[in-house]
Amino acid sequence: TNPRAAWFTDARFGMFIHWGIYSGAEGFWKGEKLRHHNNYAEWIKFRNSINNEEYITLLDRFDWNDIQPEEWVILAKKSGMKYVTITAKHHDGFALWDSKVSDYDLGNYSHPKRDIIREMADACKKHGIKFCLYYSHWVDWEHSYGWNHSREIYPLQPEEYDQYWQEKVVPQIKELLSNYGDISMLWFDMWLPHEKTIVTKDQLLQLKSIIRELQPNCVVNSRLGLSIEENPDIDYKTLGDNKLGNKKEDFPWQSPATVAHSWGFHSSDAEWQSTTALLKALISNVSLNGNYMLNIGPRANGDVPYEISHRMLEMGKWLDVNGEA
Ligand code: FUL
Repeated sequence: TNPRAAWFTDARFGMFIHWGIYSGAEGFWKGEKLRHHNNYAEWIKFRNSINNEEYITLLDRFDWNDIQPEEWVILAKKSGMKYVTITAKHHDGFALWDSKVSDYDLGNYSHPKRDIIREMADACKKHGIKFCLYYSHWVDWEHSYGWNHSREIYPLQPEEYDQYWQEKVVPQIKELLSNYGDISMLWFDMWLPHEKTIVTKDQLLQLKSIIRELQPNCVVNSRLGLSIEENPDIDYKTLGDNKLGNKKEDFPWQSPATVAHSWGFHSSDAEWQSTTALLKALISNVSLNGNYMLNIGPRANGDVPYEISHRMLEMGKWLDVNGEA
């Protein structure tokens, strides 16, 4: 198998972190619910048609003295997880680092200035956790040409879309791979085969070759938009949201999962799975040689909901007794 992905296959269990401006909205905008039956809190900008300027006012709810990303890493460690993947840029287009490429970033909007990606990189190094980044390449609701997830909703010319790609995606990926030490994995997010989207195979291959050049050991997931079956150079397959595996595969694979429903913090998320159910999901995936990445959606002040942290710590205790090192 692929030596680059060996650590990932061995890791088995990781933490996903969805945290960004949307965490301040908690699933509501001006008293109104998310305008969609899929109650993903991180989609509020798009669902409730919030423009870039208004959206940024949610940052007033962030308390920069409280936010301690190292605590997320410590929680991962205590829970028996071997890697963390944080949303460097989610679909809203807002960068959690000090990006020279875009002003829609924390460098510009945090006081005092914070760079969450730097802080996470340092914390992961300190605690011996692999540091990985989620980057929304396909969809970007900040850039006027990045609203492409459905051609019907926002028809774009291929040249316009390529402008977004070349002036935002490519340079931001270069920044992330050049300034933050080792990035163990880049987790891209496209849930349709690229043929059904405006993204071209050339654009995806361009991105992949930049990654291979700048950080040859960085693992890339199949939601880049290239299937692992047809592109053996993709390192592992990410299944659908909250989809567990059901058979062994010839390649590494992973389930991204939530404890309740939403990825970003949602104040009315209520159907928390039990620790037993979560452990069963982890064990089932691991028994099929798969990987399980379980999400936290911290609040705007950085706090991890107790319903999540409590269950994760219980999983960690179980793994201490029953898990292999
Ligand atoms: C999805 C995204 O659209 C969600 O917001 C979330 O990031 C999930 C892990 O992937 O499909």
